[in-house]
Amino acid sequence: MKEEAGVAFQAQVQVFQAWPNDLLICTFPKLGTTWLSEIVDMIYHDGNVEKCKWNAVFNQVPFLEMNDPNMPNGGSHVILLAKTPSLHLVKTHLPVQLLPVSFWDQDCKVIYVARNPKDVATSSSYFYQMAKMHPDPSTMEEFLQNSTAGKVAYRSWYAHVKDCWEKRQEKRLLYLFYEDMKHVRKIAQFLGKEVAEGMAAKIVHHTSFQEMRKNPADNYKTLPSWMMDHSLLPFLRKGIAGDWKKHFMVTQNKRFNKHYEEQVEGSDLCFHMEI
Ligand code: PPS
Repeated sequence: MKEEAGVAFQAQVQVFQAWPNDLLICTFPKLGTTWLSEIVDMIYHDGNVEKCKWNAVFNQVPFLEMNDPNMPNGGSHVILLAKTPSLHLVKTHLPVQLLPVSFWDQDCKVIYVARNPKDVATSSSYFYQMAKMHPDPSTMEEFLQNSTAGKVAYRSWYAHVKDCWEKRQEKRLLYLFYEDMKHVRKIAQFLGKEVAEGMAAKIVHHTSFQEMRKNPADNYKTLPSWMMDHSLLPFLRKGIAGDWKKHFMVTQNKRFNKHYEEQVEGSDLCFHMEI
């Protein structure tokens, strides 16, 4: 039954009809999707904080694979988007090969965010505790084993980040890194929007970890606790590069480095990550 639902869901996503002006934000989970969504939303609203801060981030930038139980008709975001006849800002965690073909047919712009895999594993292990659609992460050791084996949602971080890196040559695709996300003007330029320096500074401030953490609309607070248990952790948890150092044991780090080297061998994609 679960498999049938998965096939039906995949079919629903695949028939999604993109418009030429749509923007797709594509990432592996925990790479900074919510942060980038807020930045893009502010750029499109000319830095108007009031317009951006009230609506849940997943309404501002609907999540292609999500069903929101607070919405009528099962809350399918694919259906919601189909009913919105204007510019779509869309978020997805799908790997580049599984994106609905209409995004490519319409030559839509895509922004990809990557983040170093050690912080992703750390962030994910916490997220799996609060987000009840995921299995319990168990110990860090077990979670790391599962992560490196691709036995997590959306499978392998390596394939995801590398495949999109290759795609950037042939598509209108901006490849960003979590660690460089404050470069608002670079993002605006890609979107074809003029953003003066003062406006960029305002957007950087409003989308800082401290500001976004205060805003329930950015923290998935409207989701029911059976989906996300906010009593365990806030969605915006730590928001830094290098938090993995507090969580990896020396042996785990060595094993992770070895696996990392094997996986990225031959690719010119480079992460500034301490080893
Ligand atoms: S999800 O669930 O896959 O959509 O999560 P995603 O939004 O991709 O990633 C969540 C992590 O991004 C951090 N985050 C931020 N860091 C810095 N500044 C800002 N403004 C910001 N917003 C979100 C968030 O805290 C998660 O990382 P960790 O390391 O767990 O804190």
